[in-house]
Formats: sequence, structure tokens, C-alpha cells
Amino acid sequence: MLNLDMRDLLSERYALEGEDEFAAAVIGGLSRPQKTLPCRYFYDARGSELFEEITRLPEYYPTRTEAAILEAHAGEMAAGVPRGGALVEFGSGSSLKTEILLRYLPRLGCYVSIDVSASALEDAARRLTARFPTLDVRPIVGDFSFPIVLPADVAARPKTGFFPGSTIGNFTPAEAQRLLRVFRASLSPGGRLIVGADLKKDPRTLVQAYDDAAGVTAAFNLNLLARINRELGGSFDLTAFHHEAIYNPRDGRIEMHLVSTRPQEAAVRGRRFRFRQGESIHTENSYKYSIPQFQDFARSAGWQPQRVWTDAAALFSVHELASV
Ligand code: SAH
Ligand code: AVI
Repeated sequence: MLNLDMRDLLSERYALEGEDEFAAAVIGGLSRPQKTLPCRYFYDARGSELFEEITRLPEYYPTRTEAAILEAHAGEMAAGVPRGGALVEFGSGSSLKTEILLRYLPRLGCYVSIDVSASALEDAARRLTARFPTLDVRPIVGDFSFPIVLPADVAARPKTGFFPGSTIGNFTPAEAQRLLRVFRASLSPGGRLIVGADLKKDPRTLVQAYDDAAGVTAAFNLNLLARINRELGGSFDLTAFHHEAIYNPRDGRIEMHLVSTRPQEAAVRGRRFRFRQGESIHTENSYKYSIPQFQDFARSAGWQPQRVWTDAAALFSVHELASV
């Protein structure tokens, strides 16, 4: 539950899905021949905590690699943010990487953090306000895949988008292209976007990053079924599904699945779904791009690629895009 102060802070709420949309998405996904569940539902309070644990795992290289790229180049990235401008972050989560940029932005007009996870926004806003007492933090609970109507005083400022974490990889190329167009509209006129994209690499490294030895990613994946049980009165037996991460070379993506270990049935809101032994629910894609592939892709969504920063081992890339 949000406390009163945070209710004031979280004054803007857009396109936030309720229980009925969650139920419709789950029932729709489980009714397909290849059962699916949308990955944005991973992030309830427990899911956000588990994601934070993932970011600290030795196998999960993206977070520490991207943070190191930001540490090395934050000054250059921040130089393009005009005095009094707004920094708008899509899927801000804990906003830990944002802090690296904020240290170089003492004259920022405001920081808008957008996330579906109210708990993550709340914790991050509290921490940022303590660490940067003069910063105007504007958390928005909402789904960034819908156009965000920014408060008028924010909309009037020059805007820089920040989309780290390779969250863009969790969308199919067609969805990601649409998303980049939506961001361009939200950041217009003349917006700029700093976006992180995980790079293609050997499949072994990729699979280990999504199937860690400590089982945290497995717990993150299974938490989706726990959430369905809790919020939609589902009857999933969590001990009868196991986590699987595979690299799909044709589509250049990691896929996460929950695989049924035996023939079984589960109910959601009175609808029964049958599972064969070995049948999976596809819960997440995480696309990996090459740098030219990502730049072409950005161009096709109306963005002009500017600088790109990467690490010495070419594990991860951070792109600067300008609106054309
Ligand atoms: N930017 C952070 C967090 C990445 S995890 C980082 O780089 O570490 C992805 C974040 O995006 C989560 O906090 C999740 O709650 C949020 N998210 C996922 N899908 C979303 C959507 N459709 N709309 C808004 N937030 C979303
Ligand atoms: C948020 N997103 C970019 C993460 C990823 O790497 O695709 C989510 C994640 N799923 C499993 N581990 C991390």
C-alpha cells in the first residue's frame, strides 16, 4: 500500500492496468497453442525485488557492464541535456543507473520515472530525493508502451529519454519499433534518447545469464505463476513447473519458458488450462542486437543514431539517438 506522502508524489497515473486487464492477458495468453504470458507482469513487488537480485548475480553481466559504460561516459551523455531540461526514464525500476547520470546534471529541471511497479518507483523516489535534495522527482505509475501524457510543466521542457537495461530487448522487433515511435512522440519536439541494448555474443554466456546457478532467475520466472495464484485466484502448482532459458539463434533472442513437469490442469478465474508433460509457457524474450542492426532499427523508427558507447569486451551497447 502506498503511504500518504507517496500518494502525493505518485499523482500521475496513466494506462495502469487493473486486475481485469491482467486476467484477460493471462487467459488470452494461456489459450494460445504456444501458451504465453506477458513479461511486464513479472514486476509485482516480489518480482521487482527478484530482478534487483538478478542484477547482482555473477552470471548476469548486463547491469554491471552497462553501469560501467555509464560511469565512463556519463559526462558526455549529460552534456547533451539542456539546463532546465527533463530526463524521462522508461522502466526506471530502482533508478540506480540514473544516479550515475544525475551526478552530472546539477541543473536538471526534473526527473520523470515511469514504471509499472509502484513499489520500485516508491523506493527509488525516496532514495533519490534523499541523495539529490534539490531534484524534482516525478514518478509515474504506468505502462510506457502507451503514449504518456506528461504534466504540462514537464512537457514544456526539452526532454531527454533514458531507456537503459536493454528493456527494449523484451519486445519483438515490431513492438520495439512501435515503442521507439511512441517515445519519439512523448519526447518531441527535438527529443533525444539514451538507450541500452544488449549485444549478440556466444550462446553459453547468454544462457548462463538467464539460468543462474543460485536459481534467482528461476524464482523470478516462477513468481509470475505465484502472482496469478495470488491476484487472480489461480491454482498453479509451482512445484510442477521448471524454469528454462534457451537461445533462439534464428530470432537472436533468449527465451524464458516455464515447463510443465507432468500432465496437469490449472485454473484461472474459473477457466481451466491443460498442460502436457514438457509443454511450456513462453514468458519472456530478450533480443540481442549487433550495433549496426540496432542503429538500422532506430532509423526505421524515425531516430537518427548519434554516438554509441560500448565496453572493451563488446558485451553491451549504449546508443544516443536524436529525433529527426
Ligand atoms: N531500468 C532499470 C530496470 C530494468 S528492469 C535497469 O536498467 O536496471 C525493467 C523495468 O521496466 C522494471 O522495473 C519493470 O517494472 C519495468 N517495465 C517493464 N515493462 C514495462 C511497461 N510496459 N511499462 C512500464 N514499465 C515497465
Ligand atoms: C529487464 N530485462 C531487460 C531483463 C532481461 O535481461 O531481459 C529481464 C530479465 N529476465 C531475466 N533476467 C533478467
